[in-house]
Amino acid sequence: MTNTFPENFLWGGATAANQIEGAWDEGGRGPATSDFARLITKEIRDAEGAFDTHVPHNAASREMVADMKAHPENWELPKRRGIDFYHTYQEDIRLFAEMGFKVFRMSISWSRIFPKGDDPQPNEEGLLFYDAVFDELHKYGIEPMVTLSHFDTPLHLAETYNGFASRHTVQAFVRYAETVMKRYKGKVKYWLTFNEINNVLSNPFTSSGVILGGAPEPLSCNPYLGNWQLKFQTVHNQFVASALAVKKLHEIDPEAKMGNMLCRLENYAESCKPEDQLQVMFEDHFNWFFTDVQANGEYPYYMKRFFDENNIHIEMEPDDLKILKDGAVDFITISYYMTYIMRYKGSPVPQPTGRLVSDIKNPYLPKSEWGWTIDPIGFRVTLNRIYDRYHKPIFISENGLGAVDHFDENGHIQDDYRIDYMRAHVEQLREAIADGVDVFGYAWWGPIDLISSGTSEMTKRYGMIYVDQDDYGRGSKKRSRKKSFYYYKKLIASNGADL
Ligand code: P53
Repeated sequence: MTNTFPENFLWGGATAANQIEGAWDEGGRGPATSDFARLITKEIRDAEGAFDTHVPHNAASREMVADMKAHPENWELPKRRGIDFYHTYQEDIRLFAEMGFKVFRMSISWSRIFPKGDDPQPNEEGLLFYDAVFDELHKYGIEPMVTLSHFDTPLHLAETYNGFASRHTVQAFVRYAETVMKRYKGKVKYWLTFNEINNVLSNPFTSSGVILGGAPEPLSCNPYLGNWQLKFQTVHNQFVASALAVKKLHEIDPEAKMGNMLCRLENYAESCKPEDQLQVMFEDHFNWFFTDVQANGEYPYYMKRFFDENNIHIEMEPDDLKILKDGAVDFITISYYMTYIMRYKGSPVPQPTGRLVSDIKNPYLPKSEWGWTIDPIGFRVTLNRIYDRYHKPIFISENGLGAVDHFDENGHIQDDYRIDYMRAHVEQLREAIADGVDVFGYAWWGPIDLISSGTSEMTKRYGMIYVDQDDYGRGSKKRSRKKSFYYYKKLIASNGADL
């Protein structure tokens, strides 16, 4: 078929401050929740009985955080070191430019700008760092796309206000957003509010700064464990924070655009039993919910019954519904990694599984070494469904494959598995665009190896650029090009024609 990628399609890669920057206590930066996310290796998963290979990074009970502060030597906290991007950004951006990137998705570390999250004055050294990064990107004609909050709430806001469970944090966020949107006006055209906002439910600590009472949640990704009332209140507060940021951006820079970011969970029924379809519908609602509010500016009808029957009462301030209405995002972004299988859970009231990795296996699909299904056709399906629902431009803010890489006898990494994953997904993206879906860019997750969000492993590599560092921070941190580097470069140069 003919190439359907629009001219000026934004090819590139995506990262997050807490997974690359390191320098957690340099440049006046304050601590963030991500600095308290421990390494969870396969050995730990096996020993602690994690139900699958993806576990939440919700280290937090108050006791654990206190112990990490008092005895950091007893904990492995890899997000503190990242891949040292704080010091290597020039070299790393040069490599992105060599691949021909048009866009680089990154996030600002809130606690680099406001060390406690709500300080009276911003930290100029932090602001200067991002000035330098944006200038470096523009030097090569790379457009930054900036996430305001990517799983790294300032620790002070978590400890003192329970993060986004409190409206205080909403105000602090809006001030932070306003500060950076003003400062980088003209340098940043594309913004996102909260990374994978639906992760509030499964990773309340790192994503929203919420420390749930009692023991830390077990190593299970079930977002519906713990206090639903608190979690959905937190979600509401983040919706309001997001909408206020959208409004502010439109005032500050009418040229700039704000997007949402949803971890898209595309669900299939286990069988053709109508009950299984019903479960898929419930699960879909629980995923669409976040984008329905952020894109349409109102709570969807289907949540009312769920809230009522589960005694969830969302506290709202008088203007909240109007704020949501006025603060709809300009474009939609998703991360897409895999699809999930749903089986009826026997209740007419939605009882979501909500797991990030389904425990029911799809016999038709291969899986990554971390148990994530590989489903390129699901990508086309999901893109069509999103466009059908919102009719807004779509940007793929994440897609990628985490794998263990090995050097061959000549010292090269022949990562054909990664190339195959990319080819198959870009092929389906092309189909979706041919279907008529309006997609304006594609960002590969982790174009340079980085610290895993879910497990803080380094072993789980996504990059086309290898970083010589292991799970414990050992290694030279030297960067080198994998085979996929040359593949992506060719793909971008041909605007997606050369697959
Ligand atoms: P890691 C769950 C399911 C799918 C993607 O994940 C997810 C999550 C939450 O952890 O997160 C996104 O590193 C996230 C990135 C993250 C990437 O996916 O656990 O936005 O920060 O690194 C991949 O393999």
